[in-house]
Amino acid sequence: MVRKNSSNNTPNTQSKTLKLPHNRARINVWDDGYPSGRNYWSDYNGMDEKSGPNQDLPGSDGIGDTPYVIDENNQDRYPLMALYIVPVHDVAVTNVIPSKTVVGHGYSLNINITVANQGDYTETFNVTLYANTTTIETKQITNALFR
Ligand SMILES: [Ca+2]
Repeated sequence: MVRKNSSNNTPNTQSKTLKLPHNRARINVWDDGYPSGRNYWSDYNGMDEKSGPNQDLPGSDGIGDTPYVIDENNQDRYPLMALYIVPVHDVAVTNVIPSKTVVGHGYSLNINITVANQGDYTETFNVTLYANTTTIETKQITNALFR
């Protein structure tokens, strides 16, 4: 899973809207519970000395101890203290181009396969080409640089 938080003062998670039938006020849910689904707010100035769902247990956890108040109806209960980027492994087959669309028995064709390392690590991996369940060829891609 790719998890990157916003670098400015907009939340990285999509808010969920709850409609209240009586006064039609809209309250957005800005977090997804403890300890996931939080956002980084560049103007949050709370402290981080506690932990836990109620932020009342000893020890810091990277989450502000007090909610980030957005407006009178909205708050992020678990604002992040810092901007985190979690590195990911992400290799992809980005293109497969056969030299022919029809090939007869005993004839050959070339297949050009493009792979890309779209993650954050240098990768070594195998690319295997199959015809149905029969392995045609495996190539090892060594030390593919990250994006
Ligand atoms: Ca905390």
